[in-house]
Amino acid sequence: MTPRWILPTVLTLAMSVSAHAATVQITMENLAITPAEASAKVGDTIEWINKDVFAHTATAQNGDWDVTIPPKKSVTLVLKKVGPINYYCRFHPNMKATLTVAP
Ligand SMILES: [Cu+2]
Repeated sequence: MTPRWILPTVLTLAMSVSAHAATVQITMENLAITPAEASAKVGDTIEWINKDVFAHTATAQNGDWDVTIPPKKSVTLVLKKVGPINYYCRFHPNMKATLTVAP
């Protein structure tokens, strides 16, 4: 017979993991990234929302990720690494932002 404590323990662990994950929305509009400085945690999802009529990229300077966001679309990425990441748009190098990822 399964001990009674197993199921509640598993449920509590699953809930505590999902409770920590959040989605951080970052907007790209009029050739600007807002907010330019965002912070998140490992496991969080970043959602870049492109409101412009042309494509942008979120390209990490350290090469960790390179995401293309088509016009009027949004793209998500789950953060896996700790650290400050500077990123920019390959098509419009003046579009720059920083993402700080905490453990
Ligand atoms: Cu761009």
